Amino acid sequence: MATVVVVGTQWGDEGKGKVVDLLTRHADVIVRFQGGNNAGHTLLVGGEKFIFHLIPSGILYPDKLCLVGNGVVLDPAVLIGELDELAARDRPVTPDRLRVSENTHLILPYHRALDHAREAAKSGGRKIGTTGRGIGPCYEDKIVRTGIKVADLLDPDLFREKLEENVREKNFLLTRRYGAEPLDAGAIYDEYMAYAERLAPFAANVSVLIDEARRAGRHVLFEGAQGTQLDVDHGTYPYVTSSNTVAGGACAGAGIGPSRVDYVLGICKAYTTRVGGGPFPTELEDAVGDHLQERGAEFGATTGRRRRCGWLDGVVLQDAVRLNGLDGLAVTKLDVLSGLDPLKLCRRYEVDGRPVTSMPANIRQVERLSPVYEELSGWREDLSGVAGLDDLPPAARDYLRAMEEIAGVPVALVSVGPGRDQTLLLR
Ligand code: 2SA
Ligand code: GDP
Ligand code: MG
Repeated sequence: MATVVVVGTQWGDEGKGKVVDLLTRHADVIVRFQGGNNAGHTLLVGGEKFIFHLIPSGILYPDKLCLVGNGVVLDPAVLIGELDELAARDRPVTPDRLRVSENTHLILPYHRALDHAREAAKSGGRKIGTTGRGIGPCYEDKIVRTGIKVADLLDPDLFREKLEENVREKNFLLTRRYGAEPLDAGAIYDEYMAYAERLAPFAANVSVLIDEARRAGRHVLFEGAQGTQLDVDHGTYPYVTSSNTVAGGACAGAGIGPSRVDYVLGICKAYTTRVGGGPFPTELEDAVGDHLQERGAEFGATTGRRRRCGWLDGVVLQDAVRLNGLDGLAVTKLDVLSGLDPLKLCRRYEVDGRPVTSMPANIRQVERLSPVYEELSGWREDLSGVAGLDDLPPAARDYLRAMEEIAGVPVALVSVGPGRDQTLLLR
């Protein structure tokens, strides 16, 4: 197994949490490297449901080390809330099981306020549909070099200095530009000093910890958040999140060189979903879309929003193979397709009668793409209890073969339900 990066191949919510939880059995260290509590990773373990937003999905195993890398943006109240909830559910987390990079940037109340104000100021179709967690404004401060890191929080004088300067600037923007309420630096300082006390024992040099683990022969699993088409560079910009969701992000976002990554696993839902605004070429606003949404229980794991649903998009899949250097695929939610016949699979797009085989950079063009579909036979059988590849109906096996053919990489795992045991391991 060695060092494995797990990423979403679509617009997120492919089932990364479930797969990471499953693979954690063979790993020693599990690392989040980008995004923040916009993510919602759902695990169903022994009938008990967990949704993690910041803590890596490996945390349910008592003997593994979970790490939050520098590339993550961290809302300390959310992390502490997750720690408290786990403790209340009889799974306490001590610093020997979770560490947070000192270089991780902090989400502050003005980031959330700006996220909301900017979205509110946008008209209908221009809204990104962010999760409102302050993700974009926090990354913005990091890039513009005014961000506040965990290391700064642990130095009260430095924290106060940076905070006061930032609050002055953000209040100007919030009140003058957006007509929102100003924030009080003193109150934020007091609130965050309490967080500092809780977080201090967890702060560490995550890059060093990963290096030490690797040198000792331990297996490291990187857990991506969101998906390839939400990548700030390669996705359907500006309808993206503010981080690099592609596998390369694991290197910069955790402090490990690309030569140290051994395998990249892409998680691909057997159909497509998107939550929030932005173009979605294979979207279905009909009874089939409703089937996928209802059977797939497609609601945002963070915001509870209804997810938009559509057919599997082969162009998106091929983009993901290239952008992430995928070695294999984990196909999830195959069970949700039961009862749909025929199934459609987008092989390419057309715009103005011309074929398009990768996602265009111009968002206006993306909005005008028409998918070109191939039809495949469906199946009626319930797959949720299937235990092996050979037990799948022939049409389901054909569907997986079509996915392999489009991707040009093997399917390594098939998921047929949210539970740990509803998984077929192929290779
Ligand atoms: P943001 O908040 O700045 O990252 O939003 C920018 C866009 O990124 C999308 N985004 C997501 N898409 C799918 N799943 C995400 N996590 C949650 C989940 C989402 C939820 O697991 O369901 O609960 O609504 C996620 N996080 C960000 C977002 O919808 C915007 O389109
Ligand atoms: P993530 O963000 O990629 O971790 O995915 P989410 O947790 O946001 O959304 C995936 C949803 O699908 C969760 O509710 C999972 O419990 C559920 N799920 C995962 N795999 C399967 C599967 O194979 N079949 C079904 N029916 N549900 C699944
Ligand atoms: Mg999710």
